[in-house]
Amino acid sequence: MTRVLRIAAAQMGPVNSAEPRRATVSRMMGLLDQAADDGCNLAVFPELALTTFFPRTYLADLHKADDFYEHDMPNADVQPLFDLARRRHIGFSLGYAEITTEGGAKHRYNSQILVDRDGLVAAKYRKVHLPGHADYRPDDPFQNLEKYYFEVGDLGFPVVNAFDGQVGMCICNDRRWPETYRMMGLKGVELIMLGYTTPIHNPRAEQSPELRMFQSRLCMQAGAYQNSTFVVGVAKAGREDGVDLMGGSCIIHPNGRVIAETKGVDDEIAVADCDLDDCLNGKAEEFNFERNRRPELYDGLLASHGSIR
Ligand code: CDV
Repeated sequence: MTRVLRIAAAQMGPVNSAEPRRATVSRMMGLLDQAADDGCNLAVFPELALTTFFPRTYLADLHKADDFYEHDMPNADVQPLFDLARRRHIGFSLGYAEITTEGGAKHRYNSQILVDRDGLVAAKYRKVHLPGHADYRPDDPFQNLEKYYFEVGDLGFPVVNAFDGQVGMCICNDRRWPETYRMMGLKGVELIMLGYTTPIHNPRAEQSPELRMFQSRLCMQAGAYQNSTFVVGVAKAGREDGVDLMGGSCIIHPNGRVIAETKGVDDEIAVADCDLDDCLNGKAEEFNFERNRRPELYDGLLASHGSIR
């Protein structure tokens, strides 16, 4: 049995706040159709794909932000995307803001799901590494209030058997942390799908757009190589509500090389054939975690939140 998956990194241009959810979903359906026409089995959409990246704006009354979150998934606005997936027999992964009520309390997460070729939710991930701050910073040109709008994800780093392989997800800032990849790597992950929304400028540091793109690629390529897994990183790009977001969506082979990438900062797919068996040699030989890791010397990694001396 071959395990070659044809995957589309379904990059999206900006989703400005004035754009109705249904219009955004219809753009995504266009991308999913293109991917299906290209013979893809799976398409990966960005972080918070259905809305503007609203954590850049401060709303003093958190409840006024409720419209940015999905209360159910799927819901009436998004159902056509699920129906299309089933009709065209193509899976997808989608990032969105999730609101849920548990024990009488509301919980908000930055979430991503995997939908199978029958249009059914096969897995869910909730972002663990939330960047930014929880306090309003009026002097910054834009906010990064993820710690205000979201709780830390409570699902860990699941890896599920889907699409003939071991599949996991993470979201944007998660891609900068080796722990993200390793947690999934230790579970044998062969494909990590991640969406990102990354401004080309850092309001608090002097960093060129080129350096920021280099760092984005660096961590995804290292994560892929060191865990012998495919990584699909997908941007929401372009000028969204006045803030420029980087593109550079790409598909990375377990050898660390980029094998497909987008060219612009608008709606666009990049497609690659990913043979999941290409993960096997690195897992069995080059790294072989079972044989070569030295967990008895890593206890500080779990013990400390700060620096280890
Ligand atoms: N959405 C994100 O998680 N963005 C962060 C930015 C704020 C640095 C990122 O790591 O790309």
